[in-house]
Amino acid sequence: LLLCLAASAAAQSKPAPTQDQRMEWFRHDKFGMFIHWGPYSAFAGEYKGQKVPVGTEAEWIMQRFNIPVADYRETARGMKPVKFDAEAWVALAKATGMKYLVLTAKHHDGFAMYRSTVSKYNLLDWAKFDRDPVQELSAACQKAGIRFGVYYSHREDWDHPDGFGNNWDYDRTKKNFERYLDEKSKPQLRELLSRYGPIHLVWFDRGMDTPQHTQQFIDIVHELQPNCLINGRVGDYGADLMGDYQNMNDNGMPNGGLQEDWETPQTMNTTWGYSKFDQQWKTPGEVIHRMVEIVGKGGNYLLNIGPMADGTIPSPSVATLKAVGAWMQINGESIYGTVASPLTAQPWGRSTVKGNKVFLHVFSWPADGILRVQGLTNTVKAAYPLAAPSQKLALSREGGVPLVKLPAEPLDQNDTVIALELDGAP
Ligand code: JFZ
Repeated sequence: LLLCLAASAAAQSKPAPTQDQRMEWFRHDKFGMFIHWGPYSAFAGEYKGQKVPVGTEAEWIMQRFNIPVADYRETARGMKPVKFDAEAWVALAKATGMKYLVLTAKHHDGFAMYRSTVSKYNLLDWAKFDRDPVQELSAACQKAGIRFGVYYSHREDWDHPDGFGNNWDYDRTKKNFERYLDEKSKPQLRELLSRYGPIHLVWFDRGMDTPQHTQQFIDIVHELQPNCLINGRVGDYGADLMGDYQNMNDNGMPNGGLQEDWETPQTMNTTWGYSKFDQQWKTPGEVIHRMVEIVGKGGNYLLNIGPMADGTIPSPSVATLKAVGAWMQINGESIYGTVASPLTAQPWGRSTVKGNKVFLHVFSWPADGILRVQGLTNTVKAAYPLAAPSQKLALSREGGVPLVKLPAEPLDQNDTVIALELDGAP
């Protein structure tokens, strides 16, 4: 008993982590997997012959086609992810070079992808599927050394009679938002933070109606898991940032570097939730270029997969992620732990920075095989391809602009990364 008391006293006496301490892993890891998975995956973009147009979000099908709650609930009841394999999903994230993973624990449709004691409208109690994806993915992430986070739609709930619908003109005369917050939203956040081990990030979505309500959600996270990060969408859109970092719009990008930490979520095609109609898959090069642009501007990249209802990940997603992973195996050093580059976009590509190194990401090979590095005033001490570090490249300057002579031998010219060692930080 004395030991327990001492441990408890020690834990309570431990100072709360500073925001910089909490942000450390996020600023280093840069690249994560987003997973949108729920009953909308079972609709797969179609309801009674109506098709969700490619380019719009299939996870919004309930709102788009005004599906009656009873109808939607019946489809949810039929969800049986017999092919769900948490270890395989996490292994794919790891092989892609992703360092954190965020699963939709509850999206706007109100359905919980975990055993909720707060609402029976969940995969285990409602669909009678006796496995808990949040528990399995949390455990698989912990085992694989990947940080686990949950997406939670804390304002919108299209199933609860008092949750926000998909518009902002919420009619308070007909609904009781406080009741929804107290009966479902806050208690579900509490159970997610109390029963699934370390949660490294709560990815709230679509904001909250008042700063006071926003703070209540932040307080719950800090009370239960003080090290857990909170994204920017915990608070009202356009209001002062109350989370730990700023969220860009979906697939969005800031023009220049931002002072705050920030993250861009992006789809692998054009929808977060699975749609059998959306085959506009991004290529590995598009993903790599997007990642380099985001990281080179100082942000994080949260790339989404939308598994099918049975737990199968669409094969084009898998192929792209594996190709990106092969690139990260060789070039991950130019992504992890980097900071925003002071160099603007160049005709041949973009750059990232780490300490006294600049990493030149060659998206398009210059015809004359010469990289001109506009805006770099440092002295370049050495240059080499990350794919062949022992291959020292010829250096020169022209009008004050450093030049790097690219090797003639067949380097993989797709997205080669050239490391420059400088006389100091750029
Ligand atoms: C939200 C969700 O509605 C959507 O289903 C998906 O989960 C996505 C990741 O997040 O969609 C948004 C949220 C914010 C903006 C745009 C779409 N925004 O800030 O412009």
